[in-house]
Amino acid sequence: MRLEGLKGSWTSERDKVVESYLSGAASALSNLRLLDTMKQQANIDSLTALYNRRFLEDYAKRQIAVARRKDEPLGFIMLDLDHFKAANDLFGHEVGDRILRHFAQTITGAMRETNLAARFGGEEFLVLLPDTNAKSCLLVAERIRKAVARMIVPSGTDKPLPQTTVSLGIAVYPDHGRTLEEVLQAADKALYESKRGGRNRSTLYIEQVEPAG
Ligand code: GH3
Ligand code: MG
Ligand code: MG
Repeated sequence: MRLEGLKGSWTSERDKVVESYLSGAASALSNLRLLDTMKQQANIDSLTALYNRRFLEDYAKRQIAVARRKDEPLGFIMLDLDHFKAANDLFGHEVGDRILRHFAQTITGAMRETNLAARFGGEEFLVLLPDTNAKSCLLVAERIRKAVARMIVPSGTDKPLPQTTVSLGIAVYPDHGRTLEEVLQAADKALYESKRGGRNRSTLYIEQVEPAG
């Protein structure tokens, strides 16, 4: 900051006033910056740097409102690593964490910029795809699945890690649910079908006909 004035008009008292104003402003600015960082941290998962569940739920609800207003579909892909407990048990938690970080990068590398990926919890993730129909969601899901099946995670030893794979479930607003809870439930059911079918696959939710009885 530069102050200009008539020669001789500047006094040491004025110096002090300016100084005290500036230090007040600096402290307010640094408080704002801290608040900004904390707000961001509250939305970000520290291990993977993806958005966390809290942010995703808030964002997804808003996106549903947008999709409803614009009469557009909103896609949900739920992802869960296959046999991740075994990887943790065999190679340790640190290697498990490394797999999760690589996995997060692989997801973001395989999706569009308008899509949003979040760590839903543990080894479960979610990708939100605005204005994307079921068929396109399935294409993205398969692209992610194949990228994960090629992903190389350093083991830290001479022995390579066994290949990580992922199972995926897809559901689309409004066809498979009209609220966030309903769509997530549908995506979860589809994911379960992927697991049941042998893992390392993508399944689109299909409405089950309740057996008569
Ligand atoms: P499935 O193929 O049926 O999904 O089997 P799974 O072993 O992946 O599923 P399960 O739910 O039994 O195990 C999930 C494991 O994920 C258990 C837990 O130790 C591990 N896990 C969850 N969060 C973390 C984490 O932050 N770091 C590490 N290293 N492991 C985690
Ligand atoms: Mg799981
Ligand atoms: Mg799992």
